[in-house]
Amino acid sequence: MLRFETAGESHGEYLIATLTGLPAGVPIQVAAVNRELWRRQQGYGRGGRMKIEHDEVEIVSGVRHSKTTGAPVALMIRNQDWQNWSEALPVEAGPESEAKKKPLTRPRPGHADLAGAIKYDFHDARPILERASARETTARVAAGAVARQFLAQFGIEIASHVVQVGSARLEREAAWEEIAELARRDEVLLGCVDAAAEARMKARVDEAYRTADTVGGIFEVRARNVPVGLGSHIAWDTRLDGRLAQAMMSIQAVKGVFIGSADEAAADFGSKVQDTIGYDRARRVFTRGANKAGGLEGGITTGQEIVVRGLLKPISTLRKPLESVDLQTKERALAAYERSDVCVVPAAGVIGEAMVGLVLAQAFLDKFGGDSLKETRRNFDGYIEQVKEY
Ligand code: EPS
Repeated sequence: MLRFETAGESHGEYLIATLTGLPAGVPIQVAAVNRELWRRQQGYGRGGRMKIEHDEVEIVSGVRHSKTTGAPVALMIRNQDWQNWSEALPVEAGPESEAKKKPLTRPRPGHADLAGAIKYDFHDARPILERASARETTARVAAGAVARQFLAQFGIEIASHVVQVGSARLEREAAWEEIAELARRDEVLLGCVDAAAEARMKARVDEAYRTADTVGGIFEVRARNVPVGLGSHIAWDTRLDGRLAQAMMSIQAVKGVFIGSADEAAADFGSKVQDTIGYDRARRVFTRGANKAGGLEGGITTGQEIVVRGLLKPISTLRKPLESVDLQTKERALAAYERSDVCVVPAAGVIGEAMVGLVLAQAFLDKFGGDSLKETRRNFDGYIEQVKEY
């Protein structure tokens, strides 16, 4: 079973991830992890923090001579901003550490600040936001980049694009090649495949800048070459659509997840939304009329492209702060503001790719197992042969 965990705080020393259960012998390139970390930092609308950080991974366990060993893969990314916070967030309390704290007592509506402070019984939300911050996704992207290098061994590819920023939408279908090309770009605006739609999206971000506001949107993650048969209908927690939805929903600021054409399907008749089934005798394969199901039926992959969308609310740290209440005095106060992003939809897409990669790698290893890549491949090849002969 593949497990992953992250640790680390927004302004702490490091962000950390461990990935346990990958077979031995998987080729891993550090540069490919760093490329994903770089992609996560891009996009029009990012804030001041991205000028401080140049996220780079250190792999400190589980990979030797460019291959996994089967041991847990441990990944660390240093926070450059730590040097500005070492006195405010020391591990051990010193004589003056109370005075050097940077308390946050005016919770931001929409952030974890208030509910977290009540739950953990702090009258300063600093310890809550340090962990709740989307800075944590750096560690997820690093772990996801390792999982994706495993999936790539079996031809599985994952990509994302932005389909909406505020009310500005991409009004057409995007082809796989267009989406994959976005990931190769060295300049990222809003991660949209259509220049005209991207310009309309940029106008929404500019408006948010002008009005000291923030703006959300929708990103789409796709995965292709995923074999038929990952996940299972047999139990609620083996259904892969449910597992993907949880993974996507766990990304900070994601408030909704669609699989395939979920939103259109909910508004249409059954005869219009199911993907009809055909059979190509020459190629000996089943064919489908469309892929409105987003590559999943009954919680099982169909072999078609997996299509998952994340709906992102605008982030909650506003330059023009909303009304709040001071946690210590209980007096009315404006919510805290230090600095923030204005739009993070393209970055959320990169994080979504990582989460989809991690969940697919889990489902893949649930099905095929193996302690070495050779063993996993033998199991995979045997199953693909069985499907061909079906
Ligand atoms: C983020 C780093 C954070 C924020 C953002 C995501 O850095 P800082 O809080 O030091 O500016 O820019 O986090 C939030 C939007 C949030 O609400 O916590 C990152 O690396 O992605």
